[in-house]
Amino acid sequence: MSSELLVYIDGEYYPKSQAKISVYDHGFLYGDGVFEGIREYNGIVFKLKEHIDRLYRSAHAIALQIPLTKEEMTKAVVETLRKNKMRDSYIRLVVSRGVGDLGLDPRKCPKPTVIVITDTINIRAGNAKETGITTMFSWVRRNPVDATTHEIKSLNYLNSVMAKIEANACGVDEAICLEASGCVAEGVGENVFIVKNGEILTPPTATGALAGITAEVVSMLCEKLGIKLTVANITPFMMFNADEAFFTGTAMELVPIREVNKRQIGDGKPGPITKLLMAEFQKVIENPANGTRI
Ligand code: PXG
Repeated sequence: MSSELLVYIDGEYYPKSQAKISVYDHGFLYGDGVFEGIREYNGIVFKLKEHIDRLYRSAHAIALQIPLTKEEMTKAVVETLRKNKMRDSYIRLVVSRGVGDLGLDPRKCPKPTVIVITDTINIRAGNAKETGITTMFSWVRRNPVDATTHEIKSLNYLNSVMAKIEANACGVDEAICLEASGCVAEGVGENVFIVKNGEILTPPTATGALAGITAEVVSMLCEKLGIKLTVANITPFMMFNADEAFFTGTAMELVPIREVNKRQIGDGKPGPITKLLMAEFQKVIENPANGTRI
């Protein structure tokens, strides 16, 4: 048997090196499709139901009919993890419009392509949680809600990729995207939170930001801990002068932000509320009740 990871494509399993799709797939040609990034911790797929629900909401928004029921999709994820004997992984679910012709009309694509990849992800430096990361406001504005909004987790991530290129070019760890009027939207694959005078603020999804599942966990934790959380516009000025700031995301989890455009945030160290939420988040991911056992 091959020692390579197996990838699910349209109901079949292929070794990673053989897991290929057509160059005529509109996911590739036009970014026409949707995806999810999910984590499995110790054999429990964290918030799988929430991720699958969001995948179907994204698909609905682009009028893409996923050819599997949510139950079948859940089974495909669990089966792929079992086949790969994975207990701690990063799962990428992709549904594209499927194979069509060289015109962009989705009606030319009779069958969506469904892919489940179970692998690993490592997007932050090992000590990021202890030291915090550096960020910058990118010149690349978040796409507005009446364009390729990131409320939809679509295969159109060029907006985020361009912002990331800017962060790389400037030698900072991550980029933050502003929306058209100049308020903070989100990171390239993370939601943003700031802390001021013991209260937490996070931008509305009307900035074109994704309703993050990790952000939802933070919101639940704030309620439990009696920390006031308000969804509100955050200006660059507010971010520069925050006491604390942090990112949330499936890939990043909770990570303190220590700097934005060379302005130090707070005292430049992870603050008490960020540290409390990081510790509480760890408990949430370790609780089997918050996921689906494979
Ligand atoms: N905003 C955007 C635009 C995202 O893509 C988040 C926020 C955080 O949402 P969750 O539900 O994960 O808390 C995401 C998701 C990467 C990578 O390589 C990041 C995401 C997805 C896929 C890849 O950094 N983040």
